[in-house]
Amino acid sequence: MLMPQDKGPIDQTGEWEALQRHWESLAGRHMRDMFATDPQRSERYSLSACGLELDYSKNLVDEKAMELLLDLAAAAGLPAWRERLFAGDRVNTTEQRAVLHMALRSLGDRAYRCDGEDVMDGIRSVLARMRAFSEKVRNGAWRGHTGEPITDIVSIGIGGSSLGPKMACEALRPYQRADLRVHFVSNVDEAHLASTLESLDPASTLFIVASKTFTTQETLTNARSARDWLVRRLGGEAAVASHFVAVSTNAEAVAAFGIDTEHMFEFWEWVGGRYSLWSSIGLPIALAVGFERFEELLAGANAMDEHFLSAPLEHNMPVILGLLGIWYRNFAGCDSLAIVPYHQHLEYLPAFLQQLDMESNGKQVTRDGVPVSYQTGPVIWGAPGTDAQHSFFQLLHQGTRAIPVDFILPLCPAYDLPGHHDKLVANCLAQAQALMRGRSADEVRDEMAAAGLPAERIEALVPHRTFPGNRPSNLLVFDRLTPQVLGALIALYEHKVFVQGVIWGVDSFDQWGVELGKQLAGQILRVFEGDGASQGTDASTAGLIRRYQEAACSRQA
Ligand code: G6Q
Repeated sequence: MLMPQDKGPIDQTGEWEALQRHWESLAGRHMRDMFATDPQRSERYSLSACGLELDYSKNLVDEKAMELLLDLAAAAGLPAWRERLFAGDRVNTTEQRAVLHMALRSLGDRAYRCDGEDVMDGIRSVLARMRAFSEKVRNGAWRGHTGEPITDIVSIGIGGSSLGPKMACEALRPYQRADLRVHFVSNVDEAHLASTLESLDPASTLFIVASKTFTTQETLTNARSARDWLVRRLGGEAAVASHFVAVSTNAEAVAAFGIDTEHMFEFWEWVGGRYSLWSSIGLPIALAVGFERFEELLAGANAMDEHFLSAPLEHNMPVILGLLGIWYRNFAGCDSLAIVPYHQHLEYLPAFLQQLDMESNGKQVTRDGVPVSYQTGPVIWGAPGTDAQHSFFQLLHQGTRAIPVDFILPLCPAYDLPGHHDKLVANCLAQAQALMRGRSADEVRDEMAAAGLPAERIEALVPHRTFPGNRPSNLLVFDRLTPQVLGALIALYEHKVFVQGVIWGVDSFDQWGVELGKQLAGQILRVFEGDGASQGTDASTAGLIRRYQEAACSRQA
């Protein structure tokens, strides 16, 4: 099929040029005035879907900008690419893979096929095993080697095999039980595993080794050390069977590690790491909050899939969010996007979205290998409010460059502690308002004059206390962070990233950029092990290798 990107680079299209011209024509327009002249602005630029409301009225857009952005999506062939994604075409072109994480949350209402084969039976069978296993652990029927019920679960995995479940378990903390704790170990730094194991009793600890390939250095190193710890403390290899399960696509490597494949939860090549929390990689979530809640999470994501597939582009939340990102990245020259959840339990959401977005769209060539002549994925970063207000918000308000912000806000509190939630909500709304409105020099003068400051002091302070405003933000609100809402929220960002990848013409589902560092780490490790030479290494790295080999800790090791 001839796809629109095959027609030539997107930045050579008339749609792109029209957007460029329109951005220039908006220079000098302030959002304050846009609000003042359009009482309907907030309704005009708001959308609801799957329990989420997106207010995107505090963006530097007018109706023409939105029309032109939608024209660009059409020029990039977004509807056709969306069809191909859901049809199981190999849209991950460089790895020749289909991308079907949506099938994992389809719950039977839509058939998904890979190479003509229905994938739903396999999914249902793994889900049934996850349900049975999680129920057994949660009701105490699954016992450790010495007959103890499980009180602590340690999930060992990294990147896509850790960030999603870790973020979701924390987000759903109010649904967790106090007597079943879930821990995540990812870093090969022994501090991570050692400090996690410190307070655990091996007799009641269950390890999940989560690795799609089951070859990842960090995960296997941590898993081996965890197994040694367990075997030493429980007195023999026989203990491994009741304390280790695996989540992987690689049964052979799981068996070679010493985990019975009866205790392995399968998933498939067509599930990308950063899109895998919906698969058996989500086992820690099912264990932490119960299988029904895990199904609710899947249902929320499924609802967003259906919305993405069927809503007209102009009312389609992932499309609108994606296009606004294109507007700022490619026409306004913004380099980054801040994610600021006003919910403490969404603490790990910025890190999760950082991987989702930056690994997917941090690309410099198109699917055909041609260097792009425009910017692609922005830097994604952030932290929860209100804490973030007391750290990086200064730069957002008065720094030299505009950084768009996604504010994420639950309208109802997760706990019943009076006197907090009003303040949380007030702060979030105030930050978005302040970024948009700013504060003019005259307002600063009036305020200081009213406070009785002398004229000279006022004039000295005016430049420091003036806020330019006109800084864009989205506000994503929902009632409560239920599993459904969380599912919809994650799927919203997944599809947003897809929309942007289609417009940029990149393969959003590969990650070759992580390879080189892995290879070089392997070479350096061989030098440490006396099985390789540092010849050919640059002087800086060679010097640091020597420095490490001479260090007291290295000689002791
Ligand atoms: C995600 C990436 C990457 C991957 C990790 C772990 O999309 O592919 O973050 O998830 O490298 O890989 P394994 O699951 O194979 O251990």
